[in-house]
Amino acid sequence: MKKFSQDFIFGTATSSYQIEGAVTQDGRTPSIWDTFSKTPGKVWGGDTGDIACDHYNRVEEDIQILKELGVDSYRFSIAWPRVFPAKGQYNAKGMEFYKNLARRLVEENIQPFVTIYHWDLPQWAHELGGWVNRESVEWFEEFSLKCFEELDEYVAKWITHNEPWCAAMLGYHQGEHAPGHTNLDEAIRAAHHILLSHGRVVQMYKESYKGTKEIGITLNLSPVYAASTSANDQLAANNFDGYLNRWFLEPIFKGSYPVDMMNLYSKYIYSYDFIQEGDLETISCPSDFFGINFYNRALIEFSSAADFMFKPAYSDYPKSGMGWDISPNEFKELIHRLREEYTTLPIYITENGAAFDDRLEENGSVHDEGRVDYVEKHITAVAELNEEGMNVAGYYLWSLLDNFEWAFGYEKRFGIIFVDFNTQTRYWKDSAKRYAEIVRNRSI
Ligand code: IFM
Repeated sequence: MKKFSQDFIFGTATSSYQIEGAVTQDGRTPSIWDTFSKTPGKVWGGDTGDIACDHYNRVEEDIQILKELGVDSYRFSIAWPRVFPAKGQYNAKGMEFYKNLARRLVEENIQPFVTIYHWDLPQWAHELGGWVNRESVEWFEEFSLKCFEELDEYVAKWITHNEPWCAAMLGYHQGEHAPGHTNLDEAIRAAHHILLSHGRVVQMYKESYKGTKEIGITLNLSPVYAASTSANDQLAANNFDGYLNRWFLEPIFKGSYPVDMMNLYSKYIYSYDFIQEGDLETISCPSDFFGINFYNRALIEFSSAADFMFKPAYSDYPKSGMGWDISPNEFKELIHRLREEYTTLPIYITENGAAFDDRLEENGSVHDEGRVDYVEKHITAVAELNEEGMNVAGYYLWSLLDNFEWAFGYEKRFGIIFVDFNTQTRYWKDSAKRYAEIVRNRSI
């Protein structure tokens, strides 16, 4: 049996657009995800976040679930277009929802862990150029300051951005996420402005706002392996590691972009002059922790047909419902690498979990043994990492509820609580019961 210390944080995580619904309530205006999901062909089955888990109207019921789970902390995000429905226009009514949520969590002894940006950029901001426009950094600062002013008294920890890679590369390069563009030049500018806004907000929080809570950023990282020892596959794996991991890790922890990737990208990016003097210093300013969302490893091989010479290779690993390799050992290797090459900051696993093809039985049970096994393996890995002194300070299971899984709509269920989207009834899956037990015993 492996024990967790009393100060280790067990939590669950969600994000605003994926669960809230209520997209026109209390003055909220559309985000890029409202627009994208309503564009035919972009989201599986034409699903949208219009209703989602109706969490906005069922928040008390969901807090009760968190209480029964016994978690120490709950990670949620703020919908920017609720708080700033138009440029420069603050909506106190929209903020009230988060104030109430944060206050209620504190009353229940659950620490609020707040993500400021989890992809629901206001449509108004998109129409002004979105993250490609450097002014987005100022809009984000204004939004963040309001969050600090209204919520900081309740919040335990702040995350500036969730997974900048997804926001920038899936949104502006691969076109699979909102706003659905396929332009590398835009994506790299967007990534830069997102990272810059992170640095600016961390500095503002510490220096002028004089905040005392912990603040950091969350990246989605996958350890990358080459399918063979051939020079081609090794090169492909290095390029994919640069595309997914190093492009974000290096500016944050080393204050520079990886030069091999700058060279590779330069056939699409005619000038890097959007990187202004002082930007990289700001991006690499000290924060208090490092958040990692981990789901799977990546196995990569060479492809002469691909722009950057990489493509996914065949892998015989067991898979989650997303087709992602279940790879708890590689998760440990990732943390080892981060410790060796990048950071000594406390690490929070701000997301980990899996989609599976869950079936609700007539008696209300959901026997999601695949997820139970996945969660047990990864929590065991965290315990082992801590035995080696890797300083993983917390683990947040993704996700509390089945929810709107972006381009996959409601087709993929990541929750430990099953949501019947017709009735909005919540059912405890076996994984929720098992997680409650792990949290209660603080051991696995
Ligand atoms: O649902 C997402 C979440 O919004 C960000 N990280 C990955 C999850 C599963 O795909």
